[in-house]
Amino acid sequence: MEKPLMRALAGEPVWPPPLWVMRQAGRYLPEYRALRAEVPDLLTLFTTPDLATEITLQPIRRFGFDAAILFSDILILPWALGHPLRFAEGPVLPKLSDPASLATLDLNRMPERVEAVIETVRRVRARLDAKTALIGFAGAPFTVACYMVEGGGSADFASARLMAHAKPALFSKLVSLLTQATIAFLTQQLEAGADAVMLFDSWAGVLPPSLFGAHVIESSRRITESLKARFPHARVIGFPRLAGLMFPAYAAKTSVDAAGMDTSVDPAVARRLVPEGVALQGNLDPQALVAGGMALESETRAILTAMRGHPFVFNLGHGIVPHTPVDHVCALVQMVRNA
Ligand code: 1CP
Repeated sequence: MEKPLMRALAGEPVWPPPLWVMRQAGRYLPEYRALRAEVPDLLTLFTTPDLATEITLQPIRRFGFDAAILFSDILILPWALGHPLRFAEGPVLPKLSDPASLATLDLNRMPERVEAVIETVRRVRARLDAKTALIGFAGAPFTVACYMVEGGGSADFASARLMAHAKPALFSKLVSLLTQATIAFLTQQLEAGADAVMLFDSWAGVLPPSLFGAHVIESSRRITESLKARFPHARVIGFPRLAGLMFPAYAAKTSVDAAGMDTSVDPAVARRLVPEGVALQGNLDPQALVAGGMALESETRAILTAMRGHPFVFNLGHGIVPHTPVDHVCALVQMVRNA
């Protein structure tokens, strides 16, 4: 029988809906914290198949989610292209600001530099049961470009937006190179056994509508269509975080199988605005999961009620936060399973 996640991504209104949680491997789990205490360097965790496999499987063992998501990071791709990376509180990279630094990115070296990540995909695949899907992922080109131009995280990615307006040819070249690299990287993940891939466009919503089409929709469409040409059964989930009024256009024009709703999206409205057959994923507020109790219960029920009858994957509206009580995650799993 096909995996519940894959059935929902194929447009079937599976009920109760399949369930997983963004950032499900992470600091809210004591077993993750124990491993991190032994190996504090995140880049080592991402590039050591033994460790990355173990971390990917931790939340599956504990909660029996319908999907495992590869333990890696969206910044592994620029790192594999030769852009230096280290992790402090968040990611730290050199700021990309001119054509010379763009010219140092090397697509040819990338496949070999991600080999450890691809080996993790193979190992996780071999250890999952028949009903649990494996999700591979990459950052979407615009969001990865944001971190590269900014040199790390930011509240508004002003430098990246400035480059998109002031040096449009340079910014477009960067997004285009990342699009090509993402196609190659996700192709490797699908060949190694990922069932589906997700494109995290976490900062899509900082762009004005005039640039959203080119940098978010068009690059994601190119990735999705190339992957589907090569792997007709592969499924793609897109997450255009904070896209606001651009959300329906994203769902209609990128060819994604599912569109991820962030916390700001009203699921009942989204359901009416996406094309028939496009699944939705989301979107419990991660803070409702921290709160637990009545708040968790009523928020979860409202989402379930709004989505019943539509192809749907239950998830959060953004990543689970480190101080989330594990018990609250158990309560959520139980509520969704009994929907
Ligand atoms: O132990 C820790 O402190 C590590 C924190 C952490 C983790 C668990 C980082 C640093 N990356 C990851 C893994 C990760 N990152 C996964 C693994 C799979 C999973 O369990 O979900 C995934 C899918 C990501 C994706 C990712 N990394 C995104 C997109 C999703 C999102 O949250 O919007 C982004 C923006 C990043 C960059 C990044 N990596 C790490 C941090 C703290 C950040 C955010 C930096 C910032 O913007 O300030």
